[in-house]
Amino acid sequence: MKQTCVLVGAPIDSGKDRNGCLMGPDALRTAGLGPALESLGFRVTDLGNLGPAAFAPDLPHAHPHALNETVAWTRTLQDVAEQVMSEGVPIFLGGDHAMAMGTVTGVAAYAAQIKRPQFVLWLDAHSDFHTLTTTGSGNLHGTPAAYFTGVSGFDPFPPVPYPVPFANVCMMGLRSVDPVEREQIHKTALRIHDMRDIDENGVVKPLKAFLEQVAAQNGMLHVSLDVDFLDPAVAPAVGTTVPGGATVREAHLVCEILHDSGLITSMDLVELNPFLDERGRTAHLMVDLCASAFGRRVFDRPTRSYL
Ligand code: HAR
Ligand code: MN
Ligand code: MN
Ligand code: MN
Repeated sequence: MKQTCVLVGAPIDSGKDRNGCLMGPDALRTAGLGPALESLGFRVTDLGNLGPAAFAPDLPHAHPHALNETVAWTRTLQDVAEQVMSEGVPIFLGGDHAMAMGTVTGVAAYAAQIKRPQFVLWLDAHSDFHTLTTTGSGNLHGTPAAYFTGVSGFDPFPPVPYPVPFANVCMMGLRSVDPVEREQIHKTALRIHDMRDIDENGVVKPLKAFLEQVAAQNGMLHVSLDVDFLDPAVAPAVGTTVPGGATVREAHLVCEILHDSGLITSMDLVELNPFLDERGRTAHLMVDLCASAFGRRVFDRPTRSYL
């Protein structure tokens, strides 16, 4: 039977002040995500674009920014993510990275039901490890990793009954981490591979070591791909560009190895702001990377055994 990919549009734009990520899901569709996955042999269903649960209006200059709206989105996404896991491999189309507050906690709740551990591969320039009290910018797209690992300080948000253990989270591509985040991360067992580490060791060694850990524990693997993991020279359509990011080939190699592992159970494509794109190039690159993660390749290679 064909495997199913379920596209879930999440035009959440409340995670920061600058608007545009709400157009992300439609840009990813326009760049051909559905047909790309179909050409790889998947059955593709598309749930269309979701909206937030009802919420009280936020004040324009509140700190944090758009808290009620982001809480509402988190509720919707948690429910949908948990439900959709039994229908195939969901690909959540953002939207900004506040989306991951809902998607990761939702898939982790499903993993808990079927008694498998949840793992997260976080591909990002940023660690997104602030809490509501440590965030200086008030931008909630800078907080999801702390929320889904069960850090306290997220009071108006739904409680997190199944936090992802720190040791099950691997972050690659980091090059913009605030001092408070660094201090907090030092106290955890998060697996961190910043750009310095990638420059020295490449993406292959750290990624394979992580995937071996996922496989050895029969884990579920959520991949959260932020556009700014990539260098802004090749992926300009993001509000928070940070120079010195992953190259096109580094990113493809990560995705190709992920596919070979056979371990991906869910994925986020986030932070695409089509308003900032150049003739759709960033949207197309995100679609191509997703296609690599789901099996596009130049020539066949033996599937790796991670056990
Ligand atoms: N750390 C900074 C802040 O909290 C920047 C966060 C930016 N986050 C994203 N997602 N763009 O990774 O404001
Ligand atoms: Mn906004
Ligand atoms: Mn991010
Ligand atoms: Mn980022």
